[in-house]
Amino acid sequence: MKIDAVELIRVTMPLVAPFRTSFATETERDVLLVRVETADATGWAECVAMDGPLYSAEYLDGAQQVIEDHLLPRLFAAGSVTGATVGPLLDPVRGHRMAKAAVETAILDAELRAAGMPLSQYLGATAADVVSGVSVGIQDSIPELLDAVAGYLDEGYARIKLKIEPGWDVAPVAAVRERFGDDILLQVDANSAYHRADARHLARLDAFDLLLLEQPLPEEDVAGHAVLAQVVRTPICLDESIVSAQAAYEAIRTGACSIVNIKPGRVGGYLEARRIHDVCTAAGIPVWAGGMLETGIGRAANLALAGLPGFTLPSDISASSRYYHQDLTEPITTAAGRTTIPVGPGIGIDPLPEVLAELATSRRVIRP
Ligand code: OSB
Ligand code: MG
Repeated sequence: MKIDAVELIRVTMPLVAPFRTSFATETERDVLLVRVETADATGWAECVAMDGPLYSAEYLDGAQQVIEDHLLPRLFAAGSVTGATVGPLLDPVRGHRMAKAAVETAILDAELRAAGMPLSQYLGATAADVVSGVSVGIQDSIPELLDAVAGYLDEGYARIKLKIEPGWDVAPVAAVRERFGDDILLQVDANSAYHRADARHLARLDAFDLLLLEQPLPEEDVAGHAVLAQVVRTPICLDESIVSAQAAYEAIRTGACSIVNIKPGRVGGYLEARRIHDVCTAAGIPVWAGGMLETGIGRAANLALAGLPGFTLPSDISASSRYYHQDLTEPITTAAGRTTIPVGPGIGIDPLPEVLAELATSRRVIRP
């Protein structure tokens, strides 16, 4: 497949409410869309890098620069590409997985649209829909948290994930359990806000029958998670630390996690994400689909992956309305805690041209 042009489109999306984690408070999502034009089809993807390098080292302006200066020149030089050859062609560039994922996904989408094949089918998905949970940000007070959780449960979300940090952990978890009972599926995500010395404190969460404790320690401290797992009974799930299938293999082998959160953007794309799924499934490790506040473009592709058989825990793939009054696509909706996987070719969804025209802050076309 020959690429005729790549367009990089920046969009600013206001969030329905501020989203606070242990690393930042987001009030809007700055998005980079990649549009790949070929003779037979147009492909779309969304880069999950955030405004600042706070979740991980990548950030949006850096991702765009790497795409323009280092990734596209290599692909253009190759003359012809497919979704499967992008990874090997970009392998000499170290890191920058979020940037690589966006480029690979847009090319794969164009290829699959031309072939009339849904991404879910290409990846080997066996499900028609995905169980949807919701990620609940750190709130100013416990009553506000309980109101927020009550609202999401009323909307039918099948699982609640609470963002935690030192000073906002045991008390909010206890309050949610007390108010909503032992039957709701509940888990927590620290986004690496703790240290090994916090092990005894984190073990207090064991009293609340949580599905998992996500990424308590820094990205690089995989070994620390193995130490923590000896003290804390709640299953440890890794997010930030799992940057590749090799990292997943090592984390599992060394006892650092018993569950893995898979985000294609974090690991360099859907093909590496599928390899992580395969490594985990072979080792008996359950996986689930994470999220990065994606618009409908990123959400649709994540749904396709989450249909693979190893995704046995509820996802962070919520409805468009969880974050956006106006999504870039037709809204993705959730009913009774489930979200349907798109069935059209490729990612199965397109940006709405008038919404894109209104919200785009810059557009740049790059040709070979
Ligand atoms: O750690 O899972 C995370 C959002 C942005 C960056 C990191 C994370 C998150 C979420 C929300 O938890 C996931 C979503 O709803 O898209
Ligand atoms: Mg996380």
